[in-house]
Amino acid sequence: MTPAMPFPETLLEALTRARHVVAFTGAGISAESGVPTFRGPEGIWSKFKPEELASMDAFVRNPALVWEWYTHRKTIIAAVQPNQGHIALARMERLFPRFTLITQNIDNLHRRAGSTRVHELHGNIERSYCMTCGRPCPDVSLSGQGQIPRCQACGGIIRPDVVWFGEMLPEDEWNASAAAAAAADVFFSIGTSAVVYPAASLPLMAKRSGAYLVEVNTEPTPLSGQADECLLGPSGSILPSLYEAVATRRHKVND
Ligand code: BJW
Ligand code: ZN
Repeated sequence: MTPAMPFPETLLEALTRARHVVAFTGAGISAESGVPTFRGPEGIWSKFKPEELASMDAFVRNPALVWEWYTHRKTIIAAVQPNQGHIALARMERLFPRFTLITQNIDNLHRRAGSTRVHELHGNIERSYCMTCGRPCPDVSLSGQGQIPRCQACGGIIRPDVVWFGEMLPEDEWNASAAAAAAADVFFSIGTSAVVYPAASLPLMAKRSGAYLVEVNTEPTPLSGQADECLLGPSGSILPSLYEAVATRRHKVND
């Protein structure tokens, strides 16, 4: 049982009346599972500059280094479990008439927690494809000898199916996410530093279209000043507690 946490009445009221809720997540939601975030003292980027690893230039310059990084992260992700924050969002899918989950994460932990409809804006680490013929190549990594993976059909270089800096986001996922943001009654921005665009524009689009904007983060971000509510703390504690508070109220309203 999650310990009760006091939430502002305005937030509980907005969630009790909401028909369409959107949750937009970043690396912070997976931090309590043991997946490192990108920025900050513990982040992946404290050891590497983003352009050194997450760009096509970096991949062309040193594909083995980039593959080493993704292979390392795949190993971490395969060994961890979704946390209470992921699980609370999966449960929220069944609480509201319409619930949209949008993630910048590539770790697949939302699906593993039970969320069934997930818009992945920056791809998925479990997928890869051949840069020459486009063939999907699941479950590839750097070999023990440090060889980069090659396509079995054409010999081309395989890359992870993720979105690097300077690359376009998947069009369908972006369009669906932008439409959901514009139609949201309540929009949650959870565990993201809100600095990488165009993803970081979604909370602002939602707010402009009249959504009640809620940020859940252990630290303030550039978005905090725009939020109607900033819930400061770990998402693995805040989200389950909020779920319990809202589920009780919504069930009462529907009884
Ligand atoms: C907790 C917690 C706990 C911790 N509970 N919270 C100048 C201005 C504006 C834009 C640009 C610019 N120059 C270039 C651009 C565009 C660029 C961009 O935005 N750059 C900025 C960084 C300056 N964007 C792009 O290039 C995008 N494409 C694009 O724009 O296309 C159009 C175009 C095409 C061609 C030419 C020109 C334009 C693509 C961006 C792709 C980002 N890719 C990555 C890697 C994905 C693959 C992989 O994972 O390896 O996506 S980078 C990385 O950042 C990853 C993340 O999804 C993304 C966001 O990070 P996130 O999730 O916010 O993580 P953190 O670590 O930053 O934050 C964690 C947060 O959690 C913190 O706030 C903590 O406090 C919090 N937290 N524990 C709650 N327990
Ligand atoms: Zn190929």
